[in-house]
Amino acid sequence: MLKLILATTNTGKIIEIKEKFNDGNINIESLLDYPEIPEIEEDGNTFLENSLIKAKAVLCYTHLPVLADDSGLEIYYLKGKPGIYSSRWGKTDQERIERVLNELKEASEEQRKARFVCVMCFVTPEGNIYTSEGICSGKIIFQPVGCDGFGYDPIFVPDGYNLTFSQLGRDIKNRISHRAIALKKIIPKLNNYFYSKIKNNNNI
Ligand code: ITT
Repeated sequence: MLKLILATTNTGKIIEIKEKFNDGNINIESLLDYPEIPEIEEDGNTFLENSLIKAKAVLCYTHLPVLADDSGLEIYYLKGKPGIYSSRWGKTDQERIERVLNELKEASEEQRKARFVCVMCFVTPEGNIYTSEGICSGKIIFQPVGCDGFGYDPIFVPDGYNLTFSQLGRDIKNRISHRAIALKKIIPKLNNYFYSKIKNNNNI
C-alpha cells in the first residue's frame, strides 16, 4: 500500500490532517510511528523554512513521500509573536495560553487581533516539492473557553464567529482553519502524485 508520512508528532495536527485527507488507498503514518527518527531542529526563520526542514529531514530518513506542517499564532499587539515560536512559548498548552493572556493583559478588545498561519510542504523521493499556505484571522479573547482542539484553540475566535475554535469543534475548524485552507490547496498535488503511482503500478 502507498504511504504518506506526516512530519509531525503533534496529535492535534495528525487528527485534523487525517480527517481532511483520508484517501483509502494511502496508509498515512506520522513521526509517532518512527520513534527512531531523532528530533528535528527547526532553526528556520519562517514557517516555510521550518516546514521544508521538517519535510526534507523526514524524507531523508524514510525515503517516502512526506507532508509537513509548520504553523503558529501571530498576534498583532505582540508584533507577530509567538509566530514561529508558538510551540516553544511554554512547556504545555496551558503555559503557552497563560503567557499569551499575560502579555495581552493591557490590550483592549480592539488590540487583540491575531491570525493563525500554516505552511505545508509535500516532498517526494522523486524530488518534487510543493508548498501551500493557509491563514485564518481572528482575535484573542480574555479567558480560555471550550475543550475541543489543541494549542491556542481555547483563546482564538475566528472572524465571523463568536465562539473559540475549541467551542466550534472540529467540523467547523476543519472547514475554516489555516490548516484546512493550506490542505485544500495542497491536496490536489497529493492526489496527482498518488494517482500517478497507482496508475504506473497497475500499468493503466
Ligand atoms: P511538529 O513540529 O511536530 O509538527 P509542533 O506542535 O512543534 O509539532 P509547530 O512547530 O508547527 O508544531 O508549532 C505549532 C504550534 O502552533 C503548536 O504547537 C500550537 O501551539 C500552535 N498551533 C498551530 N496550529 C494550531 C491550531 O490549529 N490550533 C491551536 N494552536 C495551533
